[in-house]
Amino acid sequence: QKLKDSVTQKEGIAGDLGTFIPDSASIASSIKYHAEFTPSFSTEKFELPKAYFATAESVRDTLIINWNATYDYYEKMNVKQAYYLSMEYLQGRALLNAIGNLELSGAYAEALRKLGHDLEDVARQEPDAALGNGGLGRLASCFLDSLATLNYPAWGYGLRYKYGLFKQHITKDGQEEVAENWLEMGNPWEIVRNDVSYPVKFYGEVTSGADGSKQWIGGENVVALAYDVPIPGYKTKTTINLRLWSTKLAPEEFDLRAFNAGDHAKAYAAMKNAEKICYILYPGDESLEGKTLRLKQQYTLCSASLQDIIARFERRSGEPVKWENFPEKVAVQMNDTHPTLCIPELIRILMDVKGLSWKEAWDITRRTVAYTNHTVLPEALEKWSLELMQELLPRHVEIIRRIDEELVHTIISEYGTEDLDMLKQKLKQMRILDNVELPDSIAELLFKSEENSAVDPAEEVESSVEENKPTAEEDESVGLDTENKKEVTVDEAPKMPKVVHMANLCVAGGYAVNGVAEIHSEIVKSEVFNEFYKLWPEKFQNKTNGVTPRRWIRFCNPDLSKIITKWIGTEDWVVDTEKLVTLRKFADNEELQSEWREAKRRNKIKVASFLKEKTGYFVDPDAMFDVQVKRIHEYKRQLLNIMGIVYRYKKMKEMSPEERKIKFVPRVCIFGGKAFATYVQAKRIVKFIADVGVTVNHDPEIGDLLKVVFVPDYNVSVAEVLIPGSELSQHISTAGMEASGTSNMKFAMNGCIQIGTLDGANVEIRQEVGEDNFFLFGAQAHEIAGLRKERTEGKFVPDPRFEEVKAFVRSGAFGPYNYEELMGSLEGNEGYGRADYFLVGKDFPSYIECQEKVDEAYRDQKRWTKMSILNTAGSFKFSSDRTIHEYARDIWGIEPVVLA
Ligand code: HBZ
Repeated sequence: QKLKDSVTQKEGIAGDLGTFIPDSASIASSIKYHAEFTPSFSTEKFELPKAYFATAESVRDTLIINWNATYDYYEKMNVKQAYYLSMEYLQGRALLNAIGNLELSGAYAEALRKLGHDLEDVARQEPDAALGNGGLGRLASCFLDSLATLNYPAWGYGLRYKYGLFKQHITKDGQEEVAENWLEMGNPWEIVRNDVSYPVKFYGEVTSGADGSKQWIGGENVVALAYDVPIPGYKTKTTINLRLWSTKLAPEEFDLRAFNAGDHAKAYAAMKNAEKICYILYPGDESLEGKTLRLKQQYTLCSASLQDIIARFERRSGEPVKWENFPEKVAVQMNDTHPTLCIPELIRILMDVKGLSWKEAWDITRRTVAYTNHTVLPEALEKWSLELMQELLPRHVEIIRRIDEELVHTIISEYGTEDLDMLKQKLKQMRILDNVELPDSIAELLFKSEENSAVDPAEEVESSVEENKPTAEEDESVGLDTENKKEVTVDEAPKMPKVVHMANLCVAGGYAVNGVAEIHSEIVKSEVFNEFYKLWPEKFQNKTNGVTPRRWIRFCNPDLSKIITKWIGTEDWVVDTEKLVTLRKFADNEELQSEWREAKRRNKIKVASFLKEKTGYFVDPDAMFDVQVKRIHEYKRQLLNIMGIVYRYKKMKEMSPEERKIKFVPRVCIFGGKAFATYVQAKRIVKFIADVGVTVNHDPEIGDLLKVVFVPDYNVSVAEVLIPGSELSQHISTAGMEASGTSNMKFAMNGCIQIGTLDGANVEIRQEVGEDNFFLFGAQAHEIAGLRKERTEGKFVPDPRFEEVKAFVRSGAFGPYNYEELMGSLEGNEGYGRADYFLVGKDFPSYIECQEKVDEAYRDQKRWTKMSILNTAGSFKFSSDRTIHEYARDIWGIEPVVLA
């Protein structure tokens, strides 16, 4: 009977998706069916883990049917598709999102209730899919949700890491990292495609045919196998695909002879060598082995995805294949420079495998690939050692050399050879290859009048590398992308490291280059890629980031969503966020205000019990919840926040109990975020915040007036709890350094007011929500260079309040730990790196003064609630639906396709 029920249900879904809505009874029987046929759990008990798996599998049935319908339709229509290539996806949990998008939340909740479970408890069983570090990975996931919701024919490609981002424990020593084995219990959301796999090779050599054709014979061969994750759109049948590659040894490579001869280790080592490519997200790349592995990961993503995309293009176009039409059917978006190898890989396949000429292949590639930049920090722009790349990918290096050469020709023909100094300057800034000799003909041209030239080429090369070479402090501070730090020994003749600038390759090979917020895109044009901008202004665009309103308000904040729907009069705002603007006219309405406050308070109570569970600290839900959650990085300035808290604490201690109650609004200061495992300074900041928490939270004089909580293991699911219950959020990066930020958008949507600098998307958020509803402080981007100069020249006079705070920390107020490295870094003492490079000291006075204004505003709850409502109302622009429409229209040239 169970089987029959289940089949009936499946037929129902398959029969007519447009009209069939499974009821709770058929869902319950489907769940029971899966519970019975789900291995690895006892058949006796229907406990939470089993309930989760059975529920997820029942949802997956529906997703697969919709996925197939979507795929078949695109296949039939042969539409242009966009492909988003990203090394990272921060998907979080899938269950509530999937049933929410399918409009089955009520039915699933009821079905599970009948089976003795609460849907939310079941959903909490799911581990987060954390295949990303932070904003860049989460952006990719928000984009997939919007693409599916808006019915755009598009797919995501990525890697299926066995271990996602590490789990963070907070101990007395600060952050500790623990491996996150998210696949351990199996992943019900993926479908392994044993019929979809591609060879990926490394090392080996390139041979030339008599006709000049090239062939790359790999020295190490692995297979990339596809795992598909269906991505459902909201209230649509469209279900797109996130195809994740996993690597394994090519079957013919298994060393049977060695194995049979008893050398099991040898046979096993080859297997592990292939599999380890997809073991972990961002393997540490301090060592050569680590660097090699990371490059192998990047190449695997590019090669497998392009082989797949090309195979689909060929199949859909039929014989004869018109390669020149490839860009009319395919757009490839590179999420930062990590998938840059797409460019030489596409050229390689087109030339060496499909027989096209260089000109044809280069032309097709330049019309297919586009690049998104997510950072302006020079030390975070990827550079690879040419030597390493040459060894691992010899054919690609030939192609990259040729692209570099073409670029040099373009620059020469644009600027002429009259002014050689100027020309060399341009080449220095734009070439893809650093310290790599040019072909004789060009070199001759360039250095023909050497004696007339003021610059010695050797010196020039040296200075260029010195400029780019991060200082010890920078290396540590970046935490990511710290490859190519070869030291130059003094007594050697200058033999500079040959490097490949991936971003320059992206700009040269891509037809569009975009930044992720207005201010960032301006910096991209005026600073980072200024020379390229002058050469190809038409390539440069802005696409301000966005976040999906489904996950980030509708599903994570059902209470507030109901209120919004009631006052707007429709739930359409979930797909048409411009409707949120309607809330503006009710911002002063007392009834709305009181409903709004009640919803926020319920969410704060949830946060309070979450904090109790995770940290043991009790917090008062009537205090202001002040939150800073994001990766720990010096430029994001968690240090400014905690120094401000220390100041507040010190002032409280100096006052009488009555006085401090009048002066300060009770606050719960919440921090969350992970530090890159090798980023020493960031880990010191984590430890400092946790230590301040220990002292303040146990101080009986302070009580509920101030609490400081570091939430361990911040991830997507934790964000879904914290954001709806936040009242003030901090986005306080040194101006010009945060490309965009995306949590700022999530907070605004959930009626949280921000304190922030004029940086990244803060600028646009402030514009939309109104200046009165945003707490602004700090130096502006255009002032930063001058301020740093002042600082290094010793002209900066620190505010006495800042000096006071440092002295207080040094006095041992927060325990015996030596905070000298942290405090010293704020002063630029010898040995502590760059003199307060992030300008914490400079912005400190305006920050604490701004915090006083926050207290004042909070005391007037009517005013505060109005500001909160106006933040939600003004957040309409920050839906990733808007962003995706812009990418589709301005970059990819794709149209929505609604399934017939
Ligand atoms: O991308 C972030 C930016 O810092 C943030 O401002 C922006 O909103 C967001 C989306 O555009 N960048 C990252 O998250 N970057 C990384 O996670 C990263 C990962 C691997 C790297 C370098 C950077 O090698």
